[in-house]
Amino acid sequence: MGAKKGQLKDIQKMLGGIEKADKPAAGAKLNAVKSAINSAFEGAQQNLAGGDDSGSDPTFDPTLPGTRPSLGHIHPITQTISHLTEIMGRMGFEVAEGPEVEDPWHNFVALNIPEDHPARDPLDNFYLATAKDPSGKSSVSAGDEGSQLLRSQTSTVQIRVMKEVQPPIRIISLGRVYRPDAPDATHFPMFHQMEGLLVDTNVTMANLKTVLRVFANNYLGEDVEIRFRPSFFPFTEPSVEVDFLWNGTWIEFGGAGMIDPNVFAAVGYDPEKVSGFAFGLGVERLCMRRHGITDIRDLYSGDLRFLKQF
Ligand code: FA5
Repeated sequence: MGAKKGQLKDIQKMLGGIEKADKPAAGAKLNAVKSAINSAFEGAQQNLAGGDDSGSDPTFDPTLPGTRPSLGHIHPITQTISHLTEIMGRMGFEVAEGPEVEDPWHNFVALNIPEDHPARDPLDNFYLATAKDPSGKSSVSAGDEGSQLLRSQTSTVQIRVMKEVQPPIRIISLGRVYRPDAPDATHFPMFHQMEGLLVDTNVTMANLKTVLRVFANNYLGEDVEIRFRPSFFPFTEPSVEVDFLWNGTWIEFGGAGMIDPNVFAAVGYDPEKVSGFAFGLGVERLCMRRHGITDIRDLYSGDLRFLKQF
């Protein structure tokens, strides 16, 4: 409190101008105010330095501006999942979830993928080593009904939902899937899919196309066009690949189709009475399109300089 200027100094100067008889009392009052202010200031300084000053750093200056703690940040894929959920929610699709470790019945059998189908090949799936094999090596074959695996598609959730509830159904499921694909600019061994499932009566391909078009227009913009190319999936008939035209290029985002009667039969529905469609879109590919990301590996590099941009 050794400042040369200030309100107390001004008051001190005024002491010279008062009656001699009043000077001692005025001086004492001024000193009392000074020491009250001094001790309040020291107290505040001690509080800032961490309570009583035993052990606190004498070089700590509480008047210096602090460093901002760096706050966490929501990953772009998590942001994309929220955005997609919100768009589909506006069309009445509710969120359903399923486990990432699946059994072959949900991942293949109920989806009409027969035992000898290449999609079940151990080279194309992450099968889990069985408890019987303590070496950690997987000794399972594709036809082993009991061997669990990391799900290779979110279509498993279609089966779980249909086993549990009766139509009408209108759900989406967003989550991780796993495939032993070599990483490159558009492939990663772990990625996310958005599954859609609608089951009711008299559902048509036109309904499927409309839902996907409305979705694409909401996510990518009004000028996006949608195209269906004939394809094959064991669990849909007919099946299509879904392309979006964006900035002059057709890009494949996923597969879709009308639910195969064998799938309805597997979950105990009467294929004569219900109809429905399903689709499965790659979430990373959608996110990359929207944000101009050219390499999927950037999303999982953990590089904060990249991630902080979103
Ligand atoms: C399927 O997984 C089907 N289950 C989709 C489906 C659902 C069809 C419902 C019919 C009815 P596909 O294997 O084509 O289909 O994968 C769908 C999308 O996932 C691809 O178009 C692509 O966008 C994305 N995808 C596939 N593999 C990878 C990968 N390794 N890395 C990133 N994205 C991938």
